[in-house]
Amino acid sequence: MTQPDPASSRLIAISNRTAFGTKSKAGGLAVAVWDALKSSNGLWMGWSGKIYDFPSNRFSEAEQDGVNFALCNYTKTEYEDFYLGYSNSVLWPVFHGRVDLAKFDDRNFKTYVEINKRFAENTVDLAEANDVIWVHDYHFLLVAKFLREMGSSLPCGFFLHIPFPNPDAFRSIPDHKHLIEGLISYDVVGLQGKRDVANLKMYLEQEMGAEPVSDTVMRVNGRSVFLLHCPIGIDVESFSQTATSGAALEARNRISTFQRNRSLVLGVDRMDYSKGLPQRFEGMAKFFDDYPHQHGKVSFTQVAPPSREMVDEYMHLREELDALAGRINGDYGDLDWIPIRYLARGYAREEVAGLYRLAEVCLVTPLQDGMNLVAKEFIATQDPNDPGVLVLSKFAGAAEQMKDALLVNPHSPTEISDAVAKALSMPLEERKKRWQSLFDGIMSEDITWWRERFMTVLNAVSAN
Ligand code: ADQ
Repeated sequence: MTQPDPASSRLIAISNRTAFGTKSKAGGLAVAVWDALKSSNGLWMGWSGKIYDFPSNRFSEAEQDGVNFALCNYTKTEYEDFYLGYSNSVLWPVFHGRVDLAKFDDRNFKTYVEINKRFAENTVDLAEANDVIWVHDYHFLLVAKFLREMGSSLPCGFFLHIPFPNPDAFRSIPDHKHLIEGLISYDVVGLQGKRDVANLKMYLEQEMGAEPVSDTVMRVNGRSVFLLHCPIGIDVESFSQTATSGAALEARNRISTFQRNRSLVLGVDRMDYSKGLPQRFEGMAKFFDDYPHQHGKVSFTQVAPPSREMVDEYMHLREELDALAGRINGDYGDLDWIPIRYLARGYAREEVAGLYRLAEVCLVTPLQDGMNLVAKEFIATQDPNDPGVLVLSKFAGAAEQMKDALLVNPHSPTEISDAVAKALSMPLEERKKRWQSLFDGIMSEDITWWRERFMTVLNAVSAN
């Protein structure tokens, strides 16, 4: 292995979407990767977001605010087979425990392999001797394997933003052995939760005969792989400040006009079946059923911008939510009260922060989630003197860290309903105590902590 001096290493980040062309690098992840790249004069490789008729084997280079980019286009077929197909109709559902939704198709896997290879080829072309590579997420499980086959021994780390499934679910993917050979070609594999590390370890032991060298390093196929538990955080300070910005106040005022003095229960999610939205709606229906004295006093607003609409399951979800919201409002609503408001659109980061700040309760109830940043963002934006309450799914990676939230089983309408009732009647002292503990947690393990934790291990591993 090469012996780069960490201080002089340039970072190459690879992710399907980059922050190129975005005015405000809204997501915490974009900021974290951007900062890491900027301080090392780094390079960010990814998809341009454009679809062209002809494949672009060579990436085009660009520069923005001190960060270099190498971007490729996909053809329509590549977009369908690689992005919508293999990445989002096989890996996404299976990794979220929804093997029943997976659409296995050899052609899609072939394109997935080709795109991963293309990224590896371009990395080899663009990399310099001391570079360190950091690959993000399930779109690129195989990049390191191709890098190794092409003779590159550059240190290469991988971070999985979504859960790693239990071994049986992973084995349900016909190409699971190919995928794992890709994953173990990385020097460091970062995972969100302890449960993800345990699942991957179990699979490696059962299927690949891997042996632990230490608590964190596995020996498999003659290579050492560092399995790093590395839960992603957010930029807490920046998010807290955002909550009191002009745009945040304006969003608060707008929703207050509608809310009047009613309590706001809020949900903010991409419209995705992993986020447990129909179950959450049913949970709120149960709440209105079980606590009739709350009628007219509480409304639930769910903000859910549609995503991946070209995938059938996402279209069905939209129809299901449309029907559920209509039914619940029909059943419980009144002349002057709408129990559920469901807004199928995105809002600016500042506006979302303003909504969080106004909410008495935030419902974060995914059926499975790698981490879930909404839970952390909600805590970051609260008024310390009158904080709201977080209701959090036990199956979000965030639940491992955020034990002072009200933890619920997202499949149980009763647990959701009772947690909302408990949150709404929680005494101020208890709210403050829970919030303070959650806030201290997200502050100490924030986005900078996450990035440094990953890079420290990657640099250390590569120096050996
Ligand atoms: P996602 O599945 O996209 O991320 P999440 O962590 O909740 O999920 O992040 C969503 C982001 O989008 C948040 O920053 C949120 O503020 C924003 N957002 C959601 N709805 C919005 C709306 N209506 N308007 C504006 N903004 C909205 C994947 C994994 C997660 C993991 C992250 C980071 O699935 O488990 O936490 O990556 O690793």
